[in-house]
Amino acid sequence: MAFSLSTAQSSALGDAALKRSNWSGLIEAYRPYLPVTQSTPVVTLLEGNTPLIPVPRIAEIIGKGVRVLVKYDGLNPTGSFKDRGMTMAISKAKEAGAKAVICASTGNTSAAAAAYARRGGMNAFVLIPDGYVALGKLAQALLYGAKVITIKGNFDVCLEIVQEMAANYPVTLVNSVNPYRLEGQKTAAFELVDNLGDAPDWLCIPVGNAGNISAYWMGFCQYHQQGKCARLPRMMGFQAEGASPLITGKIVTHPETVATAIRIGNPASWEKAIAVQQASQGQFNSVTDSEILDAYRLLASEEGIFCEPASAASVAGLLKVKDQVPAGATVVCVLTGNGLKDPDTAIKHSTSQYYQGIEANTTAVAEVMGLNN
Ligand code: AN7
Repeated sequence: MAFSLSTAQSSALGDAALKRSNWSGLIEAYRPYLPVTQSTPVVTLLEGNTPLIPVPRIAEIIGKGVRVLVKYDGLNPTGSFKDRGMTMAISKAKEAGAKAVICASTGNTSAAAAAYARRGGMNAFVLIPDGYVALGKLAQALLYGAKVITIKGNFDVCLEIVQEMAANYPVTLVNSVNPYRLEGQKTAAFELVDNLGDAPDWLCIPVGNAGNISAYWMGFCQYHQQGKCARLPRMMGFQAEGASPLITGKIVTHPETVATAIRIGNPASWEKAIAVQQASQGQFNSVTDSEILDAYRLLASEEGIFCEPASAASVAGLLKVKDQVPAGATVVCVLTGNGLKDPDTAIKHSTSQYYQGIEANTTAVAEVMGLNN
C-alpha cells in the first residue's frame, strides 16, 4: 500500500518531530525562569521534556469521570527526576569554579550527581547507606566515575556528614538543601502546565526529603503569577508507612520500607513541605509497602509502565484516597524514577508465571504453556 500524507499532516508531524529534536535541555527551555546568566556554563544531558502518559485503567478504578495521567520522569537521562535539579546545581557549581561536589543519597541523587559532575569535568563524592541502595543506582554511580562511599547508617546520617564535609572542605553540596536543585526541579510543573494547558486539580507525589513537592509547588506558583495557569493544584504527598515523619509529626530514627528511595526519617525540606500542604489545601498520607507493591505491579501489568517502588507510592496514595477525588478531576501522579533502577525488587515481588529450567523441547514448552490437552 502506498504511504502518503496530506501537506497539513506532514507539516504537523514535522513540527512535533522538530520540537522534540530541538530540545536543548530544561535550562534552555525555561531560561527566563531560572537563576542563570549568559556566562553560566550549562551542563546538560538534555534532561526534561518527559512524557505525560494517560493511565486509563487506573482512572477506571477511580471512576467518576476522573482523568489520570502519570508524569514519567523515569525517562530522564539517568532515569530519575534528579536530573532536573542536577543540571542546575552542577552548572552553578561549575560557574562558581568548584572542582568537586558531594551528596548523600538513597541512590538516585548519587547517580545524577555522578553523571552531571563528570559531564561538567568535576569529581563527585557520594555517601550512601550501606546495603540499602538499589542495584541499578549503585551501578550507575560507579560507572559514571564517582567516588562511592557506603556508610554504616541510614540516609539521614549520610546527609549530616556531607553537610559537615561541605562546610569544612572544598566540596560543593548538591543535595536538595542546595537551592539550585529545587530551581531545576520546578520545571516539571512548567511542563505539566505546558502539556495540559492548565495545572491539574490534584498532584500526587511520593515524598522523601520533601524537595520535589516543594519544587513543584514553586513551579506552579511562578507559572500562576505569570498567568500561564488559571488554577493551582492540591498537593497530595505520600510517604511509606515505615518512613512517614510528615504524617506522624515525629522524626523516624529507623525508617524502613521496600521503597528504599524514600527511606528517609528526617526530611531536609520538612518545613517547606508543611507550608506547601497548607497553601495548596493538600494532604500528607502514608501508604504501606504492600499498597506500594500493588500499585507498582498494577502500573506495569495494566498500563505498561515500569517505575521504581518509591514512585508507585504516588499511585498507591491516589488509590487509597480515591473517594476524595472530585468527579471529573484531572489528576497527575509523578513517577519519579525508572523501574530498571531496582531489578531485585521487580523480580522478588513479581506475581507473574515464571517457569525456570524447562526441558529444551516443544512438548515441555507446550505443557507449561497449558497447550497439551
Ligand atoms: C524515585 O536519591 O533522596 O521528596 O537521595 O529517588 O524530593 O526527596 C531520592 C528521593 C521520590 C523523594 N522518588 O523525593 C536520593 C533521594 C524517587 C526518589 C523521591 C526520591 P524528595
